[in-house]
Amino acid sequence: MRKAASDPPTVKMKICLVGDFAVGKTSLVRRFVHHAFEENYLATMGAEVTKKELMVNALGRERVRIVMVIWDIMGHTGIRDLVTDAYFKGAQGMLVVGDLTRRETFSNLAGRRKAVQNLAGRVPAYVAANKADLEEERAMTSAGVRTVCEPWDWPFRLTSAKTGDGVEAAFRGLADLVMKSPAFRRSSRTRSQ
Ligand code: G3D
Ligand code: MG
Repeated sequence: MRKAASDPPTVKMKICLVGDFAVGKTSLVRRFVHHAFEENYLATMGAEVTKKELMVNALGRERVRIVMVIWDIMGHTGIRDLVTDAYFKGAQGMLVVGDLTRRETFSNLAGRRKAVQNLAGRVPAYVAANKADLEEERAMTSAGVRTVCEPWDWPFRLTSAKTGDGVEAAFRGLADLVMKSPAFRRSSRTRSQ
């Protein structure tokens, strides 16, 4: 018997926010989960964990409910600090955030990418080029962001946590990427058996 439309399959995915201090990681999460069905804030080991459900069309098949478990590093906690192992363990996707008003937040991504790969292996990543609303202070063009992201096959989108522009699309873009990744498809097959 076909499942009822109100009862779509559910998959859980762990997403980590990555990026320099003050690029807008926490603001993006806050903006995205504003209309969440359920929100959990657990302050553990310098990370804040938030849940958000969203519906997607999975690879042209039926609709799927994604429970996104979003990990955000708190305050000044850096990638080399205590939090890293638990933070990236089991991560299935990364929302990588740069600040369009600070060029170095994009050049720093090369080092972050290496560090994350050491801890979590090859994890699909989607880049939020944030603070797009601050047009007069912009230090990085779209073309510049593309130059950083293209060699690594990282899709990107300009976002503004302040206005909300691009925020939902960035998280959804990441969810799509994760759903298509071979590692995620293998692990969700295993989980559903
Ligand atoms: P982080 O979690 O990456 O460290 P935060 O960054 O989310 O704490 O944001 C750092 C500062 O940038 C905050 O300002 C926040 O309001 C601001 N910010 C985040 N995203 C945007 C954006 O898209 N546009 C604009 N204009 N500002 C943004 P304060 O003043 O609170 O430090
Ligand atoms: Mg923060």
